[in-house]
Amino acid sequence: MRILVLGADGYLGWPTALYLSDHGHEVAVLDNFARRGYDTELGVRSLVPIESFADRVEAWRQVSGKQLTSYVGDLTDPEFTKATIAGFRPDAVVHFAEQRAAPYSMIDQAHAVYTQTNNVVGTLNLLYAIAETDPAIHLVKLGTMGEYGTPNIDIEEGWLEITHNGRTDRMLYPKRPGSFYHLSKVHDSHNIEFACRIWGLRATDLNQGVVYGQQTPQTALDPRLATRFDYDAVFGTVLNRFVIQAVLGHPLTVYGTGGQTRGLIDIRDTAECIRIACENPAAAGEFRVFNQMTQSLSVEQIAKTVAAAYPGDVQVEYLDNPRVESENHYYNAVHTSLEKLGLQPHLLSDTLIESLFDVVAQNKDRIEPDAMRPVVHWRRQSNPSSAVAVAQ
Ligand code: NAD
Ligand code: USQ
Repeated sequence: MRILVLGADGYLGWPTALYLSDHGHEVAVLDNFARRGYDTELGVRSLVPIESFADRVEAWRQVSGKQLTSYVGDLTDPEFTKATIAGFRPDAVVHFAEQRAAPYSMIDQAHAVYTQTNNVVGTLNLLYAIAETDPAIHLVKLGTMGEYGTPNIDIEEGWLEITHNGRTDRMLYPKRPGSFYHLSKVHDSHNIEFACRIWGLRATDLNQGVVYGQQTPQTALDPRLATRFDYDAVFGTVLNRFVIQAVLGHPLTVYGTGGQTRGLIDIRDTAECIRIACENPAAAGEFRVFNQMTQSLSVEQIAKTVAAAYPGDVQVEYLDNPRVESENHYYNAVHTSLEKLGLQPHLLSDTLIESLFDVVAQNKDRIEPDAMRPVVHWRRQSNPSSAVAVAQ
């Protein structure tokens, strides 16, 4: 298949592009390097060094003999987006290309507006480009489990059958997200479902849980193929951060009581889920939702798991929660669709955590320690954007 990967310079887009290419697909990669710009703004860098986009693409050609067609540009530019879709003519478009950090979206008004504009307008331009080029192109869109929030009922895969006053309908599952970033994904989901309804587009919305891990079989082939690994309190995600804190000898920063439960997924499974979704497209006019997670753990369970796997002493520090979120709640999310289509999950194991300890130990001198502490508070309308700035 011809597959266009949007956001292919990012943490997940890059290894997924390599995985799809390795599986024999004709892959194109696109990015506007916004993510590298957020690093500059926040005064941090990926824990693992990463090559430039052009050098990565060339390294993959040398290692695998396969060519990735590369596009540099911004999805919020409608002409660029239309020309890319019309030019590459993909069978499937995999859309990772959004601002993805909840704390970044909560820094202040400008960051909330940027996040929602970038994400919602980029996706809307993409929907128009697909509809005008060829509605048969399958959109595989990265959403998030956080769209649902933590309702006191079971979480279904995107849709819910409701009986009200004796009448029954199938409706989009009600959403109660926890940041302006997570809200941008909800807005996207509604726009995509509408485009499927009115233009007959075919789309798969992948409501993904928190991803952990850094290496895939393809990125491990050559150091120049490494993907980024974020540790700071704005972009670093919980399990990855706890692993880094353990190696540095810093306490693991559990926010609140740590009773918050989240869906999780290994980065290798992310790439496999995307392959499965692309190779088993949604029907014309179908808005299909899969919950892309393989297990649920509370933040406290994640901290205990990392501490138990680490050979040295590990402290846990319970911080006042900078976010507004339930810390003691029901959580039961259905995630059977991808497994029915063949996903064989890698569940969190000591081996994976130990391999992450090694990755961190090799690169720990690159860490800016002040950036580990959370500085973005949900209850404030204005926060400093950089921990480094706070420390100075
Ligand atoms: P990332 O920030 O590392 O990668 C996103 C990439 O998209 C970046 O390289 C960025 O430069 C690019 N981009 C952003 N806006 C763009 C635009 N307007 N035009 C072109 N390129 C643009 O993020 P990631 O961790 O790889 O996440 C990828 C996707 O998966 C996101 O949509 C995110 O919401 C979703 N997701 C991530 C996780 C996770 O734990 N990392 C979990 C669930 C869902
Ligand atoms: N947390 C801590 N300590 C930390 C960091 C986080 O206790 O040092 C807690 C948070 O309070 C939260 C949970 O861990 O309850 C998850 O936080 P996170 O930063 O790992 O994840 P989140 O903000 O939800 O965002 C990440 C990705 C985002 C994706 C989402 C999937 O950045 O792109 O959409 O995971 S989900 O959580 O399912 O919505």
